[in-house]
Amino acid sequence: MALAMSDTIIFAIPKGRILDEALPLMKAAGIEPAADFFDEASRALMFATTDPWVKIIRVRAFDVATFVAHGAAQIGIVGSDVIDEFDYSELYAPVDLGIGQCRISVAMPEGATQIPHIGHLRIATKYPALARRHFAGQGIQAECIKLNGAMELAPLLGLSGRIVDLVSTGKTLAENGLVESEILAQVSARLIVNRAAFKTTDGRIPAMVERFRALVGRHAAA
Ligand code: PRT
Ligand code: MG
Repeated sequence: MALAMSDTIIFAIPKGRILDEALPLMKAAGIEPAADFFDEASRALMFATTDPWVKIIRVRAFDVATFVAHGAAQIGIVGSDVIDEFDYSELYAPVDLGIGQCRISVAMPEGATQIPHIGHLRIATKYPALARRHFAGQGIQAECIKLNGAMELAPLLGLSGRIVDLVSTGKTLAENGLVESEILAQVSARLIVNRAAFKTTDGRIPAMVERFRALVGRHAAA
């Protein structure tokens, strides 16, 4: 039977580091990408899977959330850092997959003075909304400069006094003369679902969510 595009479930996954940990979970849930997904010469962006109902798109981490929030993809995998930054009301994050673990932290040059109690602060970050919210909670107005990578350079070159970035081993900070001063949140990858699609796919998405939930055996707050 030929499937209409409207019956297809689009599953969005990030290109980078979460992918290696996500693929075995997806395989265990019965969703394995077709061979061309692994072909580095291929320029395709959408891939068939072992589930005839499911196609995979591979996009940047922030774009996973955008596709799913707007219903262009129905389901996806993305870090809780991205979910928290966007705060999209259409995103439902029912399963903590326990992969891609790290934390989101404030870092500053070694030996820098502590943040003034009330004041103004310049922060370089990929997460301006999260950073602003965090400092506002301390009565500090943070001026956030959006960078897309290599945040660690900003304090070294005088672009900002602090950064807000992801930390896992701490090696990147240490190698750039920075120290972690506060942890904003622990981060892990979540299964995300478009709320409307959850209800309108003949139970196929809830069933898929249950497969992932059974695999990891735990829940995340929605
Ligand atoms: O578009 P872009 O390249 O920015 O993202 P992407 O689509 O390639 O994203 P991808 O797939 O790489 O996934 C990024 C996601 O991985 C984040 O949103 C997190 O949820 C998760 N993750 C987990 C991490 C890290 N750990 C991590 N350590 N993402 C990035 N890092 C970077 C961090 O930014 C810093 O530069 O690693 C460096 C720090 O690592 P340590 O070990 O030196 O502390
Ligand atoms: Mg990347």
